[in-house]
Amino acid sequence: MRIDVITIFPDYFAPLELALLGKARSRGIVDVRVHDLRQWTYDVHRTVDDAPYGGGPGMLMKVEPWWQALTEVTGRGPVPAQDRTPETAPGHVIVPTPAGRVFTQAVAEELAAQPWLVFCCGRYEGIDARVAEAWADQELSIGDYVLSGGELAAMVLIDCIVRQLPGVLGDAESATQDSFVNGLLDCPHYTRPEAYEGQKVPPVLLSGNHADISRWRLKQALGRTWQRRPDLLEKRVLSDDERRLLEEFKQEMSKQELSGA
Ligand code: JEK
Repeated sequence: MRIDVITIFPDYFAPLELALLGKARSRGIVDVRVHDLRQWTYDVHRTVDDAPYGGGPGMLMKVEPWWQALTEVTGRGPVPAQDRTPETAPGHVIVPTPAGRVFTQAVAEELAAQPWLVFCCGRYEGIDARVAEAWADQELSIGDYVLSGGELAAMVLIDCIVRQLPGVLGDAESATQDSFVNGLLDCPHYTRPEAYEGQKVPPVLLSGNHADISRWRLKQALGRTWQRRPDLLEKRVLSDDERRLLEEFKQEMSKQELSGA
């Protein structure tokens, strides 16, 4: 996959060299190129911002540097939304913005299938709307909170997308992904030692009984999802078995409460 990033802060992308993303790059699975938007400014001050029409606080990013940058980076002109096909839009242009559609694992899976992504990272109060109108295939938000720019959002998107690409994760790690994809939160996990500062590992995990362990894990996953993310349970149909396990979890919870734990 090819990824281009356009930003006034290329240094924000230094972590792309590290860990999983760095490995994916050195293995040739992903080719990331970070561009400084100011390359496409032609005044002495290398201006990228201006005051908003209609008034109000803050500054916006000007349209011209973005238009020039996108023309050069994508090697094409803007394409009206209704005319976009994989051929007319070789680079799938993504603009992170708090006003975008909320990014999810399902969106990450769709984007992982694209051969080429272009991220436009805004600053200030965002980018003149004509840039997204003419160029964006997707305006995405990473969640309901306000960042100070698009760079960290782009990093989050890139991290999620790249770890989906074939060959980035080992087989063992890929298999564990399924547990979030199944619409439930993961169960708790433990490693050695068996007891630490008086906290014991749940005995079933030491039992060697794999059927019991699977049931316990599914029960914990259901229970946690019910406690922390009831919205996820509403979206998911539970099997009879899952319903029974969740009832057991709730009963064990209320017993613990009564015993003062
Ligand atoms: C890209 C600039 C900062 C700050 C205006 C917005 C309602 C008006 C933009 N999930 C996400 N949160 N934040 C971003 C994100 C933030 C950005 C840019 C992405 C470019 N900023 C900024 C204030 C405002 N307010 C909230 C009131 C806009 C993001 C993503 N993806």
